[in-house]
Amino acid sequence: MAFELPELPYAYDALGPYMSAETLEFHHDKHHQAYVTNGNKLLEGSGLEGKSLEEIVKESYGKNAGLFNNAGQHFNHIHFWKWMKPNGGGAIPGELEKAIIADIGSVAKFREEFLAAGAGQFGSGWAWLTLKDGKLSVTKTPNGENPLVHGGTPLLGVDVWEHSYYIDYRNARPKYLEAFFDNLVNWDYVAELYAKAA
Ligand code: MN3
Repeated sequence: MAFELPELPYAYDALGPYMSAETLEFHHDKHHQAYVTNGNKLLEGSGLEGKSLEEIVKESYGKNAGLFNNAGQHFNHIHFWKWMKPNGGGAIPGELEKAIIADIGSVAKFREEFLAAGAGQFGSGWAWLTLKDGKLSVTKTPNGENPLVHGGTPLLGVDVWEHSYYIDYRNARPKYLEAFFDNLVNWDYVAELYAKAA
C-alpha cells in the first residue's frame, strides 16, 4: 500500500489567524509530501509492503529508522490536519470530558499538562493525549515517534517541530500551543477516536 498525501480538510487560509496559509502550504505541501515521497522509497523492499500504515509504523520502530521516521510522520500528519478545524477549541464533548476529568483531574489540568508537554519536548516532537490500558494521559515523544509504538492510542497530538509554528510564532512555542488548544482543536474528531478506542 503506497503512502498518499491526503488533501487538507479545509482551505489553506481557513485556520487564520492562528495558523497561516503560508504555514499550511509549507507544512502540508512540502513537509508532509516529503514524508510520503521518502516513505514510499523506503517502503520498497522493506518487507512491510502491503501492511497497513499503523502496522508499518509499529513494525519498523527500532528496526528500520528511515522508514519509521517517514511512516510515523505520515501517520502523525494525517491525523494532525484532522485534529484542527476553523473555529476549533471550546467545549469538549461529554463522554470524553468525563473521562479526562476521571483520569487527569480536570479539563484545566489536562490543558496545563498538554501545553507543558509541548513546551517541554526538547527539540522536535509531539505532545499527546493518549489512551493506554483504558486510561487517558498526557505524553510526549521525540521526532516522528507516537503513542502507537508505546502500546497506546493517540487521541490528540500537536506537532512541535519548528516547521509547525516558526512562520507564525517565531520562537514562541507556548503561544502556538495555546492557540492550538484554545482555537484550533477539532474536539469532535478527538471524541470520535476516543469512542473507537475506548
Ligand atoms: Mn510537521
